[in-house]
Amino acid sequence: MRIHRKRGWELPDHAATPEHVALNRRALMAAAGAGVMLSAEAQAQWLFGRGRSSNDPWQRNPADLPDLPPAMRNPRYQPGRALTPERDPVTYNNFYEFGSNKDIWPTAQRMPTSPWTVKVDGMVEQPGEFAVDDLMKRIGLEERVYRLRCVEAWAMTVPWTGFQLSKLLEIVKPLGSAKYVRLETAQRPDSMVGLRQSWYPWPHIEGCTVEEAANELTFIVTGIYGRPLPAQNGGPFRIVFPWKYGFKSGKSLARITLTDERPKSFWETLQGNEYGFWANVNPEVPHPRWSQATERLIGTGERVPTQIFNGYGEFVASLYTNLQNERLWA
Ligand SMILES: Nc1nc2c(c(=O)[nH]1)N[C@H]1C(S)=C(S)[C@@H](COP(=O)(O)O)O[C@H]1N2
Ligand SMILES: [Mo]
Repeated sequence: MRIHRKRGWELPDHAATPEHVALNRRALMAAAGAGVMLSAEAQAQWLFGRGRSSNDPWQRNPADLPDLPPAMRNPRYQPGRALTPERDPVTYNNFYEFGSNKDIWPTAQRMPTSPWTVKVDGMVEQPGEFAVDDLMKRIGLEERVYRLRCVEAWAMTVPWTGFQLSKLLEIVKPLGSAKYVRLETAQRPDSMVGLRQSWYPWPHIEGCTVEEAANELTFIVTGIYGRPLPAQNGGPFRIVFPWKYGFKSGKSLARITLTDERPKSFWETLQGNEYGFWANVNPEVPHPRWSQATERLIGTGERVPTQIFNGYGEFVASLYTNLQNERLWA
């Protein structure tokens, strides 16, 4: 049996101090556009300035400045809230591979995110190993503004760039026998210093049913605020399930496996009574150690009511009508 230690997100968090935005966004976008004419190194230097890079939460390794193909915002998904100020989601993170506090972004940025490949295997007709750059071009990108609700009772509203997971499933063609999707995070011991904490069940595994994976909301993310996804947010390739608690959204994925066995996730292995397989957001089902009735908005600190399915019930409630015996809310 594993010894469970108290750390990080086992307690609802305290208020974060909003930090000022260090870089002018327009200048960055212009620089990204002009990038074709500059060497990667000159680009990085112009973007971040000598000596300032260590205080910049965006990718600063020149090799990590790939272009994102153009992406239009999809108006179908209206968040009903203001966007979180853009510095907060890239400087306040949960990513235990890099450490169990919220300030892991400088450490995470030591991980090169380009080139990067993702293996898709298991019960599919066309398994393969896909380069993220190729996949983005092949499928095309869109932007979606989603709310993210962490089980710790904080929340953000974020413009993600990416594509529906269903589009990748169309390429690999799941077999009829596949019931679940297993999501495995990369293990990069050179930069992921958290992997040395051997009491955690690495690699980080998450999972969902094939029906959940095929739902229109399930989104593969490769960018945030119009820029390539920084490592601390799970760059270059992570998943989001906006109606589930944030811990389901596996970061920096290396492998996606279609299977007929229900995957046992990282947090389920550590503490199954608190962090289960389904983890759908529900304000009326408290976490064993705190209420889930409200959430604190990162950036403003405002406290607002939490909504069932994080407000996405119209898209996903029908997935669960025949699963009433399952522990759907934890
Ligand atoms: N591999 C991996 N994925 C992870 C985590 C993690 O520690 N490791 N933390 C999760 C948690 S608890 C949350 S709330 C979200 C946070 O995503 P963000 O940092 O982009 O806000 O990532 C999730 N994905
Ligand atoms: Mo979380």
